[in-house]
Amino acid sequence: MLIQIPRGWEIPERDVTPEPLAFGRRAALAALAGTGIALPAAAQEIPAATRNLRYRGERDITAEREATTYNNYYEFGTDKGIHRAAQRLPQRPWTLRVEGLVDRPREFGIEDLLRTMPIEERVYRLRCVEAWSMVVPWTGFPLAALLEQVGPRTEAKYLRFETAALPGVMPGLRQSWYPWPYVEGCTIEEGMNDLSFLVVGAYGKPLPPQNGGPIRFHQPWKYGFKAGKSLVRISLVAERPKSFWEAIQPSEYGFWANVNPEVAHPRWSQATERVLGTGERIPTRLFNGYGEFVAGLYTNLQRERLWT
Ligand SMILES: Nc1nc2c(c(=O)[nH]1)N[C@H]1C(S)=C(S)[C@@H](COP(=O)(O)O)O[C@H]1N2
Ligand SMILES: [Mo]
Repeated sequence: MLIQIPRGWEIPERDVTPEPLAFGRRAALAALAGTGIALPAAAQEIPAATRNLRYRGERDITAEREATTYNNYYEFGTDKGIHRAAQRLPQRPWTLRVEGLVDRPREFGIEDLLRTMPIEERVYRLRCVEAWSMVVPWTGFPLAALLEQVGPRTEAKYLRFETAALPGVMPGLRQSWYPWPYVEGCTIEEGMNDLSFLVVGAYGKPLPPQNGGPIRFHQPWKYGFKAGKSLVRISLVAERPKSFWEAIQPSEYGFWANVNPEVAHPRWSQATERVLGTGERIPTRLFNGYGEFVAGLYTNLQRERLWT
């Protein structure tokens, strides 16, 4: 059967809203479940979330428009203006597989995660290795809560994050010299740290595809490239995974990639950053200002290249 579905951005706002309102959003979603029909982002929901005040943005929250229209998502292209192209990424159905050295490997549907995980809002800073930064109210849950569900084994030392690679909707995949799919990684200890956050929303709304919807990762003390978008698989492994950027240019992008103003990128300084939206230049902080929560992870790793 051939079904013609308008893509998210082709549906005028007025056409999206009335139907879910008339029939109830849940009912409308249920009617589509299992049909394989991709829902436009506007028809999805995330639970209302309470803000976790343990982690403070400390700076003004970036305008939503800036954060959702200035993106790095190479699967859709190498420039920052991929937000329209990214609307083609289907957000439902979506499953995240968690597997490897675990007692109970499992596939989680995005709706299961939204229903069962401890959803909260966190205002986090994001510092891109390119020296721009933003502050975003993300909705999500700690990665540790998901790992608890699968029972990591003691042999598991690292996490490998794999993100979606859909050639039909991602023109960037035609650039075959890139080592697709986009892969990132961290240690189990880093992943279990409470700051490690799986993000399903931003600004109180479902996470837009250009920001990594329907689910992406974020570790705010590391450079932004560590935060894989549109995750499809998390593997618990014994060996350190090789990441996308490390495979491309190991001298510039390493495994740890902790933010440090004193360690320059080979081609530019990391001492300051440009604030997205205002253009202001401000000093960059060690661990992006999250040292009190994470510095202890690295005390026995001084021989590692922790800052690239
Ligand atoms: N799959 C995938 N994830 C990705 C990227 C990418 O190109 N593909 N870019 C990374 C980089 S370099 C940054 S800075 C952040 C940007 O997230 P944002 O667009 O929400 O600001 O996403 C990261 N995650
Ligand atoms: Mo980045």
